[in-house]
Amino acid sequence: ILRPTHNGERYELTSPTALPKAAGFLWNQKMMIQLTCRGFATAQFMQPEPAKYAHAPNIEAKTFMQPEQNYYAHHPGRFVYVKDNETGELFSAPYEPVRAPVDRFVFSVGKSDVAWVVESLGIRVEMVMGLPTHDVTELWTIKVTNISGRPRNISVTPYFPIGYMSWMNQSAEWNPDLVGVVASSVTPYQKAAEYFKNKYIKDKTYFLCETKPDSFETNQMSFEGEGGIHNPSALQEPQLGGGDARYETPTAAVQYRLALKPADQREFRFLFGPAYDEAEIGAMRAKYLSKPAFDQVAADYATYMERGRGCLRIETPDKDLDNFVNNWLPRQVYYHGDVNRLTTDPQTRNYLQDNMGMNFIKPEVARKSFVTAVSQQEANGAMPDGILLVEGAELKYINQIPHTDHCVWLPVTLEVYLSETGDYGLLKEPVRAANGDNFTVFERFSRSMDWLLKARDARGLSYIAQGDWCDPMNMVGYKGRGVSGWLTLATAYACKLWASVCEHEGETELAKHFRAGADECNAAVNKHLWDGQWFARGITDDDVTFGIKSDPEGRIWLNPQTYSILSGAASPSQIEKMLPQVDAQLGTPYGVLMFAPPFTKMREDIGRVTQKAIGSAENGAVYNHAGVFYIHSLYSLGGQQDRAYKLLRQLLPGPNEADYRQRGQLPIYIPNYYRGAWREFPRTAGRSSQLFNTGTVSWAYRCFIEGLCGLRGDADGLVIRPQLPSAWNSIKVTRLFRGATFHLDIRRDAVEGVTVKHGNKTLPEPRITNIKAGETYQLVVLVPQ
Ligand code: CEZ
Repeated sequence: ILRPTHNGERYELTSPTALPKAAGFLWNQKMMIQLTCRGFATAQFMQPEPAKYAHAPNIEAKTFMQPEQNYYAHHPGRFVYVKDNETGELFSAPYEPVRAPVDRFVFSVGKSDVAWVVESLGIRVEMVMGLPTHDVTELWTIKVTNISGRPRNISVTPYFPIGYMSWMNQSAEWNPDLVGVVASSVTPYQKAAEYFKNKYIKDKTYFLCETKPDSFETNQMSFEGEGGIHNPSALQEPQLGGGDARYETPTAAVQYRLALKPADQREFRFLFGPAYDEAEIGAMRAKYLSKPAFDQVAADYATYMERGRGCLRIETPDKDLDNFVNNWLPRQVYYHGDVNRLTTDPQTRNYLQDNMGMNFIKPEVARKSFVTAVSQQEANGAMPDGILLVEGAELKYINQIPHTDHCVWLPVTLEVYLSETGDYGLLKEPVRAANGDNFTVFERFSRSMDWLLKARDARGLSYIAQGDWCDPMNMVGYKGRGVSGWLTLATAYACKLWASVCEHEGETELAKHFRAGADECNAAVNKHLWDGQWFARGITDDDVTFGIKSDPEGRIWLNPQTYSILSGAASPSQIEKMLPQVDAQLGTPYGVLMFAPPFTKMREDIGRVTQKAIGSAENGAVYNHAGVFYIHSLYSLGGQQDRAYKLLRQLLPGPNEADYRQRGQLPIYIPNYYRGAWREFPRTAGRSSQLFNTGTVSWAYRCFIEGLCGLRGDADGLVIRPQLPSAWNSIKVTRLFRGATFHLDIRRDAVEGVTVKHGNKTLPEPRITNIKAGETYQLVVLVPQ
């Protein structure tokens, strides 16, 4: 049902029912679209806040992207009805809305387009969608071929529902000059001030045809009639009704009646998108709606994708893994770093970690993001909950909830910037904040570490307020007393990382100060939160320690264990106790759980995380972001390559069919979670959230580069310390680093420690310095057996 093609550049799914939610996604800096194999689509564009041009048929709440997004018969999508005019038989491509079984089905997801081949009733329909790199519009090519070997009389009806645009004003009509459907609306609002904000937003949706159709319909009800979406009444007539929509739900349906000889083929092109007015629609038509323009867009988009190829190529015994790491993981990292999840106010921790990944693709983007972030630092050194990216943006949704961990991510992500670039110069840049204060990047980092150290109670544990990394852990500390064990450890980790930078900068006193702070945090956690075999998660407002062996639910949490390793709080003997507990209590065939057992009812002293569905999202799912922190900590320990690799591989669906079916997702991205509750609800365990926005990916890429391949920069070189799983004897790696290209042939040999040969010279240590940009280095790396 599923296989990579074109050297791994595409994945093909040959069933519309086996993985019904399987989807591909494309984006540019102004829009994003996710298309399922069955033809449903979720698209949004920025103006500058996220907006839609194809809607549900009823009023929809504005929200952020949802996990396990549900689809229903009338969900927005891009479809083509095909009817045999002689027999009256009907099918639709890709699969919805008719849901008629088809003879051949291929859903083909590429990096730069999403395509289908569908055959039924002796007719082949090929659909391809691409995006331009800088404008908001969808470019559709629909090709119809008579493969029946006899003359055919068919009607082909592209159907692009527009949906319920507005309760204030919506309409649609055919525009003969533009050769397309134009739907108009007024985005609903009530405050006078919003009128001025909305005045120039794109409230029209267009569907333009390169080839004039024989008939059209713009009124959803008239199209569907009594036949229903599976068998629309309009398709029973010799042609579409040509109706308009006057405060009625708009749609875009156009019909071509074709007499096809055997092997005859027709190709049609369409544009679908939002616009401000007819003039803009006309300009889009002129710019894009032609074969040469489509070809140009495809080439430009491919070039854009190419710039996101990342810095690593691997050849390992696991071909599916190679495929993912070489083709798809950097693409997802690039998406995060280049468009910041299409929001104008990314959560600070997300913004920083998404940019962490950009260090491996375009470090100059990551550099700028530090400056943007610290320019919004508060006067007391705290970082805000979200980073505003455009003028006039506001903190929304989760960013209105006070979280206490944002400062942590500064040194954590800076570490990657420095090891990729060695650019300590960044630290000297002066940055004036919105509040008028003026400090260098270095000073701002120190101030944020001091803020973290201050935001602790008398025991030395970090206050959690209404959340830390775990957003919905909102009631541990809402009365102002509760503390987070994880955050205390993360504070220690951040302070240690920062202390090393202070040392590098010759700030010995500061380095001592932050190391002492880190030690204090670690000591406090050991004193108050070590539970005998693992670390507790925190202590509530009412002084109840949780995440401990006597807890029937939420007994062991992954993050405190992970960060006790990273911060150095855990001694070797504690680690020896923790790891088997993590394996036994949190291990599943789909990755490691964020905690277990999941909560079955509200705990008012922990918060809404306990109300989420059992085993979904933060309530004990395989929450990949937490999982990948743990993987990173295992690689940082050394000697844990098998544990680390097993979990790293589990981030990805497959490679066997049962696993693909269970997860329900194509192996082209890592989702934010797979369902947990493996013991409680095995039927749903492993199911993908299908949500490709996740902090996981920058860390996953980092784990492959720095952990598995062991290729990590330091101030003036590249350290080489591969950690191959014991089942592997050799791998080949290409790594781009500081402008140079490294080809590494890594294999096991009878050596004591990692031994690196450059030409016929053996390096004195597994580290290469004096790297020259533009050079290619061929290295043989021997690792102990
Ligand atoms: O949001 C993510 C956040 O974007 O959840 C992570 C957190 O670290 C990320 O910064 C863990 O909590 O209930 C909620 O509010 C959830 O927390 C979600 O908003 C969650 C989304 O599912 C991810 O898109």
